[in-house]
Amino acid sequence: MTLLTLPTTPYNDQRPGTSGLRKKVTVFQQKHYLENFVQALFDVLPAAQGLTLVLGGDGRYYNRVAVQTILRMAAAKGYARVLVGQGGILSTPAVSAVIRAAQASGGIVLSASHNPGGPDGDFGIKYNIGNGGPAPEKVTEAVFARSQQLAEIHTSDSADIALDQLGDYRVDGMQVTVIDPVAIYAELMRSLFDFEAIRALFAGGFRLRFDAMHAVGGPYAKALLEGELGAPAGTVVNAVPLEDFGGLHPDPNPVNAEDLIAHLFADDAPDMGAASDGDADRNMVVGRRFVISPSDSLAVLAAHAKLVPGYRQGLAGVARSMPTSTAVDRVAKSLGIPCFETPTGWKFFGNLLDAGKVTLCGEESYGTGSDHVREKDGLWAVLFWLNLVAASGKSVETLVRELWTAHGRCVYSRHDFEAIPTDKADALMLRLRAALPKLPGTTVAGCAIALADDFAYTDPVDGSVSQKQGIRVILTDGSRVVFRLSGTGTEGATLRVYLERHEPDATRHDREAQTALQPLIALAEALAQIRASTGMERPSVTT
Ligand code: VG1
Ligand code: CO
Repeated sequence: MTLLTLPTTPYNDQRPGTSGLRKKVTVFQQKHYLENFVQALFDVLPAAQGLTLVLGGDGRYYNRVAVQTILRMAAAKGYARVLVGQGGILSTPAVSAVIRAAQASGGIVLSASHNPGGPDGDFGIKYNIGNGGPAPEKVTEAVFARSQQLAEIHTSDSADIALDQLGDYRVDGMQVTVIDPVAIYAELMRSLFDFEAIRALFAGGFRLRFDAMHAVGGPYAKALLEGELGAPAGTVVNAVPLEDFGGLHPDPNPVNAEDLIAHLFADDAPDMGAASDGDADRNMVVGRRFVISPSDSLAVLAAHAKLVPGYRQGLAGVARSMPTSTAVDRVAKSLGIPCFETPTGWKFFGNLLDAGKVTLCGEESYGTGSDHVREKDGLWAVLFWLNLVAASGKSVETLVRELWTAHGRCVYSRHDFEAIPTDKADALMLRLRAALPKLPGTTVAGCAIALADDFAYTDPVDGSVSQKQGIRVILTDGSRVVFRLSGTGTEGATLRVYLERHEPDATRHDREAQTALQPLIALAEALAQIRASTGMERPSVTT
């Protein structure tokens, strides 16, 4: 076994987006494409002598090849040890938990998260730092800069290891330990939630349907919900991770998890439904015949956190991404705790969590988490809801309705226009940006505009500034329309239009969201001329 230095040439498209580098599998299969990115990362990181790295992914197509490749490169980089999940499997929150528990210097997550998988699908790679969270922008930008100058790859000719067998291996001078992907994560969950109370809930006949969407959440949900908490066999469905997620789109929203929604609206519907995404960091929670907006879910968890053992002492503060609804702001105000507004993407929560400024955080895109790790965490959110239902004796729907009664309802929707030609999407955003200064004080499509800007964020901990994080148009009554381009797609551009309107009147809380948001939908069209500039008559996905 010898270390090898191979010549390479740069790829110009290796800039990480909202959450790592995501491309079609066929792009990753190009000669040295993965190796180049990993080498750029290793070149930017300090010397690895004596350090531990965590490695795992969501099991999608190319995961196993990538794991073996990265192990050889990690040996060449000089890591003392790599902890890798059995079969190359680790959910994103589990990577975060293992980094923290093992005091590793960082970890590599192999996932394109909610994007489809398989040979024609997407693959992705992301680096997490020693706090367990996604690398901040200054690191990802440095990796991209390095990728543009790359001339050499350092690897070894060492053979593949037996990834499916727990135990210790050597790759050149480096130790590799294949670990149980669930154990450390499960231990953390036990420390946070009242497992006795949840066990009693299931023993009393409470019915849950957890759809793991053929993705990496399956083994975790099965072990905890069915294995430890006594939920009947069959509670977790689609529980075996498949390389192509069964040809489906592992994105837990009412559109892509329509089968779960159908079960929750059937005559014999269970009490609660839940789903997680490709890498198990997202969650959707559904009540019996009752869909919940992720922004409301975050607000409910914040409002009742003290019912959960791990949060009994209360919350230091909360944070949400800018496009996420203001429901949690209202709860924070009533609790007398601060609420932070960050750009989209979990990496912006890391500093706030590390500094102890926030305990819970979340995004409108079905992501919720806390200071227990530095990623959003799908199964954690489901356990949190189960613990709340058990401790309060209230149904999922009642908990949400009580939120609306106390704070009004933040009626919310996101419209996605997918696979727009990139030049058209860029032109649309440029036009919007140019119009911003003239908008405040005017009335457009019957809406009185109070503020219009391109969201910029100054991190309150390290002072770093992130510009152009989404165009927001805020009306005099606090309603909002936000426009941003996705940073996770792999085909053309995706325009996301986020719509929020606060409804204090309880007699109007049951109005259908799209109807209630009609004035804002008309405003968005008037401002951005989406139909004319994209040729799309309607959004491809509405959540
Ligand atoms: C999307 C979501 C964002 C989330 C990101 C990663 O990003 O909007 O809230 O943090 O995906 O989630 P974008 O740039 O496409 O809007 V995951 O579960 O795909 O890692
Ligand atoms: Co995800």
